Amino acid sequence: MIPGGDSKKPTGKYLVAYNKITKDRFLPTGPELAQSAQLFDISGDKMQLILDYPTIGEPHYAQAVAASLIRDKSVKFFKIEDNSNSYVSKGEATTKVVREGNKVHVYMTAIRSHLTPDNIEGIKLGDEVYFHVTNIEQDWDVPHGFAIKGAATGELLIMPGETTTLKWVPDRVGIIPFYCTDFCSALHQEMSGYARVSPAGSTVPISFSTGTNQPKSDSIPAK
Ligand SMILES: [Cu+2]
Repeated sequence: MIPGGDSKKPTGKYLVAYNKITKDRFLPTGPELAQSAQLFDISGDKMQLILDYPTIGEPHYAQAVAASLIRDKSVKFFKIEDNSNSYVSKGEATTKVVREGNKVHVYMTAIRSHLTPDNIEGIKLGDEVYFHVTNIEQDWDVPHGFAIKGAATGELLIMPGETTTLKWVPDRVGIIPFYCTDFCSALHQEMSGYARVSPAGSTVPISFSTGTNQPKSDSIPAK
């Protein structure tokens, strides 16, 4: 592989070779050895091996281009103020849980190291629950994940500044944990919470809170 090899203007300075057979290059570790890659400088009359390293699996082809073609155009994170998702929460103060018939919309935020809200009451068997999770981080390389036990969808991966939705149809009454699935800091495992699922026909009102196992008093409607 030569950088730009599939373009009209290949960059003829380097060559990468992917090698299936690597005997004599690595310490013997078993009947199979790691596949190897090699980087050559081909700018002179005689090519020179400048790096020789194990690589993953059995690669058959690759592409490379000069970093200068990409560097200035890459997105490091999405600006939260530009997020136009109709289910965005641009800050923790705007998070909420809203019932619409048998649909429950959870407007949630994720930032190191908690989910807001992290305690939800009033979901009932027969509901469809939509977790609209906004990663409100504004920093490079801090995705968060989201999963809830029993969801048919494995998980979400949410980039900084983005909103993504996970649908969950609870199939049992109980306290169901949800959690961040992307290791995001030393306190990653703090990024978790619980949703209570009440029986169908229950009159438990929707309420939610963060950092406590008590619902906010103002989120409980007056009797
Ligand atoms: Cu996280």
